[in-house]
Amino acid sequence: MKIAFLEYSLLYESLGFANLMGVLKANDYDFKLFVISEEKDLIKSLKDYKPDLICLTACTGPHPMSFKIAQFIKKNMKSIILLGGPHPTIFPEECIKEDCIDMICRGEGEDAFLELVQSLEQKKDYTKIQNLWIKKEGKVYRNEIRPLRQDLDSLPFPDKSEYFKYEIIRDLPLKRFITGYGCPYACSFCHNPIFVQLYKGKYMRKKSVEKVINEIEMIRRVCPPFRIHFHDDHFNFNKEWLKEFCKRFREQVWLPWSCTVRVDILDEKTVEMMADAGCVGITTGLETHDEGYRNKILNKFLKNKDFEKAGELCKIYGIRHTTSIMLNLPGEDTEDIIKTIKFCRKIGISHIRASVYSVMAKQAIVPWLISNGYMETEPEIDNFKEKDISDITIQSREKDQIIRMSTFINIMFKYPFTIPIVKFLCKFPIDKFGRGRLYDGYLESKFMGLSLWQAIKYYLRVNKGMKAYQGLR
Ligand code: B12
Ligand code: SF4
Repeated sequence: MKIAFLEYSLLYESLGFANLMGVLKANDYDFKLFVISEEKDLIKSLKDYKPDLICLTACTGPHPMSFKIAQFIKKNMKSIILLGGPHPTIFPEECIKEDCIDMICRGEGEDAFLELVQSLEQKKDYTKIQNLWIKKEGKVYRNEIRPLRQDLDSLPFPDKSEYFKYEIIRDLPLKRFITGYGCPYACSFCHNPIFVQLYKGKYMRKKSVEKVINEIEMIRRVCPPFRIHFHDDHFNFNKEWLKEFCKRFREQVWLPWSCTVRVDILDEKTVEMMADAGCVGITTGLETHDEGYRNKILNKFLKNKDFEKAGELCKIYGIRHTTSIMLNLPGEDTEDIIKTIKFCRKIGISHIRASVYSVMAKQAIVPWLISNGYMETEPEIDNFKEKDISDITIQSREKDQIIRMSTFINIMFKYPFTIPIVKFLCKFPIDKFGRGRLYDGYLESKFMGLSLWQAIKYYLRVNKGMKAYQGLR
């Protein structure tokens, strides 16, 4: 039984795939990763390997890439194609209807995936496996999602060896981990509340500190990181866990690290403890300067004074603080964006992660957007149409200007004298010349502890990935 995993570029290793590879490794299965941008002839490489099962993952937004890859493979090969990840979890009907997709996995995949692989190998019936929707002999078997696995420690360690074949990932000083799943909040623009509705069982779960430290040590033996980033939605959720983590991490690992936090529960003791344990960066979600908007419409429930306090603490304890903001929120104009930039300066943000708010079906905010005239209908999910950002943004008076401005957010933030110049220029169609975000990339890599040289090398390699994908026919 051979299983192929497909990625389109080396932009980020998928932690989800690493988990599934860990399960296969623990059960002695043969598996291989194929990165399209790194393959001279993808179909030849796949045919040489002869996989029984080909795995793809997808998030909503860039999902057309996965469908186009699946279509390309289906044209040339007969292997079964299995699609997993947040996109098929939320939009199963839209995914399973495509001829290029044979099966989808909804929700967390480890258990369902292993059952599937074993059933295929033993030629047993695989149509009743929970979490899977299976197309067989013209029929679709739609199985329920199983209760969430509570004991994360009982899962095998993620296996990243297939990613480390690529020196650009292996030698990158930054290594990424996740210590737990779930978020207890229900922001109206986020997909998290949709998962909460779909899943059964406690949603917030953490690996034990012991397990996390062992996971890091395992990676350290293969390719020592110089910097760690934790991808948990909410790293500071469990105070007791965090306390134990900081103590053990300081004693055993002692590397610079960063994570995502909620500022409302970030007191001085916690920040001091994190800084003592090597925390050098936090990421937060400010979204907008307008507290009322953030809380009443976006359901974020974070006050400006919480951000101000976090800013002060980060300054005292030498922690870099980057925050995400959304542009072109309903009713927002360019003045609001400038106010948000000014607020970020006030609270000592190191750089801003700005994105133009893109609406997706099923987000809790959608009915409000429709009833307030920002959209006419719920956005449709099209598996093949790669939408331009302006197709998935809401209607607003200054939408085009805001989209243009999105390229310059960090320039305005770092050099406020440019604000009136950018504001003026964005009245004209300057986006005809492209919408580069090189400066943002540079600031992001600085935040993640990469040198300029490492960042350039990485950029050139992942950029190649996008071109390889575009070359698929
Ligand atoms: C880290 C992260 C990123 C990173 C790295 C992504 C990566 N490739 O690893 C970066 C910053 C690049 C990123 C970008 C984006 N992200 Co993101 N990201 C996350 C985050 C915080 C963690 C992901 C993670 O590693 N989870 C841990 C692993 C173990 O879980 P997993 O990936 O879901 O995989 C499990 C299952 O989904 C399933 N599974 C996944 N793939 C497959 C495949 C098969 C074959 C099978 C059987 C099972 C399976 O099994 C896995 C193990 O249980 C999540 C939120 C979250 N907590 O999950 C958001 C999240 C996944 N991101 C999201 C979004 C929207 C995006 C962007 C579209 C944002 C944007 N507008 O640009 C992009 C898309 C990137 C891309 N090309 O796909 C949404 C996805 C919602 C959706 N409907 O798809 C999430 C859920 C955030 C949210 N709450 O809204 N993201
Ligand atoms: S706090 Fe973050 S992860 Fe949680 S629901 Fe809000 S946006 Fe989503």
